[in-house]
Amino acid sequence: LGRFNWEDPLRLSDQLSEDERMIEASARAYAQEKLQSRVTEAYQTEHTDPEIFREMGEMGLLGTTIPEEYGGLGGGYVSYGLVAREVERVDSGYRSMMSVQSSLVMYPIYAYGSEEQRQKYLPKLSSGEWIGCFGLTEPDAGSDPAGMKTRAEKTADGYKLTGSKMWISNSPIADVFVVWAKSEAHGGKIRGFVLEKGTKGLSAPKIEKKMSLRASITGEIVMDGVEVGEDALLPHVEGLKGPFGCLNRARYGISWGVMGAAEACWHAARQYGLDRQQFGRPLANTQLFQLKLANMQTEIALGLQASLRVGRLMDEANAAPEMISIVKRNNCGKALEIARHARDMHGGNGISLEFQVIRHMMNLETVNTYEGTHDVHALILGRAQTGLQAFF
Ligand code: TGC
Ligand code: FAD
Repeated sequence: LGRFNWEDPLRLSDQLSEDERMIEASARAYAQEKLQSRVTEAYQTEHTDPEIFREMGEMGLLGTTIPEEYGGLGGGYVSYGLVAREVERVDSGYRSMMSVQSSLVMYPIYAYGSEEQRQKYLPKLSSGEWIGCFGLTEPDAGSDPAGMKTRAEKTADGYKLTGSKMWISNSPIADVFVVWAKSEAHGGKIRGFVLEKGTKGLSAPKIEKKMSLRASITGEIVMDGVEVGEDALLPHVEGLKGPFGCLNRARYGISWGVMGAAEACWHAARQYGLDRQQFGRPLANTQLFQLKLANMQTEIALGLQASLRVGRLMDEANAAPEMISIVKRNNCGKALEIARHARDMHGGNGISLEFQVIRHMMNLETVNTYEGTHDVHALILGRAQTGLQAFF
């Protein structure tokens, strides 16, 4: 008979390579030793410490899949997923900081950029010296990015960008802005541009009063006739497949990340149930409590197996975007449900930041929405199986 480990019921760990286990262990050590102790205050005071990027860079957690010659780790997508899971076990906001930098800023510069752009930006982004952000969403174009209004007009020696982006992770503290705009010189097609902090007409005001993802700063990107040279254009991609190529990677990372947040909630609920006595026995000694723990364990074990499968296919360059929609959608939805149950299982204590679970629950509301909402991914999957477009 095989052994059963309640924390790793389907023995995910046995399915990892030695290198993957090492990356997982160093990400876990960093997250638990350096991030866990500051998250409650950061969340409460809505403070994002830019130093975290430097620390992550030093640990090799930025640009896990980017080749070493550009400062990356040259690892695979399973390694990237394991890093996301360990960081998000602490907080979805910290994982957000890491995944925007890795998948939404470093990846497009690596995959679509010129050799000069790679050399200029990637080493400093991978060390965390520079912070990046990714501007796709606009006030009037969220689920439907094709409706963006941001325009790039041709000038004598480059482009002039005008428009505004909304809900952009990292933007108020960013040095490097990857933004997507409709370019007149390219027949109105969507093109990517790399802008730099301090360029005239470029600003990134912070969005205040967020009740979710409070340890990760979010802002706008305002482009008021920002003039850049030809060298700001990402030369090797055109159309929505540019930003979607980045989103595939970030969405996949999120599918692992949210399982880390869910595990944190599950473990906290289990421990609370063992410690807390009501009606003369531990809460964990009741059928209803154990049913909820069994559901959590099952969904997490299945979700992790699914992400591992997609990660292996990504490492073979053989994964389809629809597979990523399955794991992003299902794992986010399940993680949010698990966090809500864990909050309830903590009773009154569950609403305090001291017990962590409400912070995860609030964060997961965002994660269920960004990178394609739960319903948008259902429509992607509905289209793939019926051939019918139901977005409009
Ligand atoms: P559609 O007609 O489906 O496609 C347009 C073009 O794009 C190509 N494409 C893809 N390419 C690669 N990967 C994918 N996943 C792709 N999906 C589509 C497609 O082949 C086509 O190419 P071409 O050459 O034929 O032109 O486009 P649509 O306008 O009908 O799209 C509909 C929909 C709903 C699927 C899409 O717009 C969508 O996914 N909406 C959700 C938007 C979203 O996810 N936004 C995320 C913003 S970034 C963010 O949230 C970061 S948070 C990060 C953090 O803090 O962690
Ligand atoms: P909407 O598109 O207006 O959707 C509202 C509701 O309508 C949702 O429930 C949605 O599922 C539903 N809906 C939409 N269309 C349909 C349809 N056809 N059929 C049925 N239902 C539909 N964006 C970036 O570009 N970069 C970032 O770094 C970034 N970071 C973010 C950080 C945070 C904290 C948040 C909250 C968002 C971030 N986003 C970012 C934006 C995020 O991707 C969008 O919020 C998301 O894509 C949804 O767009 P929306 O908010 O405009 O909602």
